[in-house]
Amino acid sequence: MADLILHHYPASPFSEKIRLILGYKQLPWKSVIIPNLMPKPDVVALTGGYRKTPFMQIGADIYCDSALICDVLEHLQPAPTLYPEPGKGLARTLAQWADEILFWTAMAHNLGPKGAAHMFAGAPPEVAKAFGDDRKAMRIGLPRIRPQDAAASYKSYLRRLSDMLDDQHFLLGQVPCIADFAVYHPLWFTRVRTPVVADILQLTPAVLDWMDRMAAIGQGSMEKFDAARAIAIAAGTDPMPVGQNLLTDSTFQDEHGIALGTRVVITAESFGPEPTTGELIAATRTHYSLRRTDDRAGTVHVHLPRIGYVLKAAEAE
Ligand SMILES: N[C@@H](CCC(=O)N[C@@H](CS)C(=O)NCC(=O)O)C(=O)O
Repeated sequence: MADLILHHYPASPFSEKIRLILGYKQLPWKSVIIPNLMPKPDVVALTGGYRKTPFMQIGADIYCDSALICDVLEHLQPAPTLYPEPGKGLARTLAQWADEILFWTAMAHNLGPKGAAHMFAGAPPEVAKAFGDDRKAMRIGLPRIRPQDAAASYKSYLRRLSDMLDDQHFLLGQVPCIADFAVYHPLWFTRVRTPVVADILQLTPAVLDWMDRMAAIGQGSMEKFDAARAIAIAAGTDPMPVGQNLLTDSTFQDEHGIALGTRVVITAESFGPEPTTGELIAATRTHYSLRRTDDRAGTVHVHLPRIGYVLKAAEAE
């Protein structure tokens, strides 16, 4: 099988989730560092529009969104599992809460005035402004949480997480599952990237001990790679046929009245409205797949999860 190439940057929390899962599953990976702001020409050459971080490339197959990447990694390396039985529905649901609610609460706390000053310390003011403008343009469908409200909610969430760790090493048992990786990454950002606002974690020592256990998993065996070589790999490889790629299901499930073969546009429901356009080649219970051709990357298959994404026919745009 072609190499796993993770396109990410060090400060990206959702990338930290995937880096640790690669370590947990002992999957060797190649690392392409991408910009944290637009423009991202090398990213868009592969994804066709999706600009969020991380995404994963295997040959000419591009897997967007960390939730979908987790499913691919599970299929590739089933043990140790991210979705232990019983309770895998609970694990996925807790993970979704973490990615959608805990994440934004923690980040509103992390990137309040004190945390933001720390993050951009020493950088010219234009850098902070460019970052702020970029994220403002991405902010669709999200409530703005004031830092003081965020801190109040974050404390309650940390207390609940601490309660879950009363008599077990990980959130849902004695081994980590998808929920642990999803809860960990926003807390990691607090502790490692904005330590000036990390006092909040001191109130729940059991959570800090659990974070130590999570960090100890490590990021596995990584090799530095670059975007030009990653694009050349896509250009020189045929995408895997639908049904034979690393997504488990291929049964067509039509909720939209959009036939396979239609030119479609997929956008995120919230945060990051940049559209990805292509020919719909799969719409299953869990994901959509598009075929598109790029001048540099050639023909690629771009895969996005169903949950959190909007599918429309391109002509309806
Ligand atoms: N639902 C997405 C969320 C990804 C996301 O929001 N990533 C942040 C960075 S951690 C992002 O894309 N920020 C803007 C950027 O990197 O350009 C996932 O699970 O991958």
